[in-house]
Amino acid sequence: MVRLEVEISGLKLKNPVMNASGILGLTAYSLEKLAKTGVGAVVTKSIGLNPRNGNPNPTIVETKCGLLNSMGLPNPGVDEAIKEIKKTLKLVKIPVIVSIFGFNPDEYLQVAKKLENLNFSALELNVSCPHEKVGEIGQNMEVLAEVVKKVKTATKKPVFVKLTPNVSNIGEIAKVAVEAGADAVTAINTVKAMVIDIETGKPVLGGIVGGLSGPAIKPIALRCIYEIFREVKAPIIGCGGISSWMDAVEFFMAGASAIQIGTAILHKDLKVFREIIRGLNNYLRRKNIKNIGEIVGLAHKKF
Ligand code: RRO
Repeated sequence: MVRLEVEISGLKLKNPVMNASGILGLTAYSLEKLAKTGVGAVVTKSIGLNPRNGNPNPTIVETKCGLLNSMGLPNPGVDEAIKEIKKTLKLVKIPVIVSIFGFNPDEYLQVAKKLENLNFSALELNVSCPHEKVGEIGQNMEVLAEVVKKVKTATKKPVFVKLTPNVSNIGEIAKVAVEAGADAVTAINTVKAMVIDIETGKPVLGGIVGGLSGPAIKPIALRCIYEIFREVKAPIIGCGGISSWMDAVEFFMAGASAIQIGTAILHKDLKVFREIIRGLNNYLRRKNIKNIGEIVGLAHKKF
């Protein structure tokens, strides 16, 4: 018997696999579909204080080396979202992690306060959307610390902070988040990028710049997790380009205690979750490793 159970800052998961925020996380129906794949937890799309339609089309473009999105934080606003989260909590029997964003520390605080009475399991603070002002919060140590401190005053739930790779020293940023009270960090959000239409000479995305995701960013994500692991003791939730169980193993070895899958859901469908969970089980069995925790941070070990 091998064990895939993990505990992230008090949050017990039957396995360390979840969806990344933004993919299939806006309705109770889609979160229930995700939960049925056997994942350890589900994560909602990021919710802000007010409703937003998002950016003009096109909002997604496939490139030779990955998917580029500039959705622009579309969401119904926290008051509407609360109704959907209540429905979700009736349907989904595994931990639900609610992703939130704001345009300043006070907005994060207000959203967190409005959500606090609901029975979900953790908050994930999105401070890292690469093509919106929100992403600048994760690049500014003072504002980031203020966001985390404020949210921590408003909630008893674990607070995860989703970091951007679009910084020169992600380890230092992770340290700031953890010292401000973050219980875990999620790394990474998408990489700021763009595509230009050579016939019109115009940027393709309605939002002009967007976030690159998919296998192209996996080595970037691994490097970021490796650097964060050296700086902080808090658990890391790894994200960025994972599409197979082998990718997932690399993330654990770099220092992640759990992982999230985003773009691969679009490329491979929901079956990707079962494939990865089964693959991790088989890998541990083949290597005679009893507990997934034993490989977390293995790449840091001096042999
Ligand atoms: O909605 C988006 O455009 C978006 C978000 Br909030 C994010 O965090 N990362 C991303 O690639 N897109």
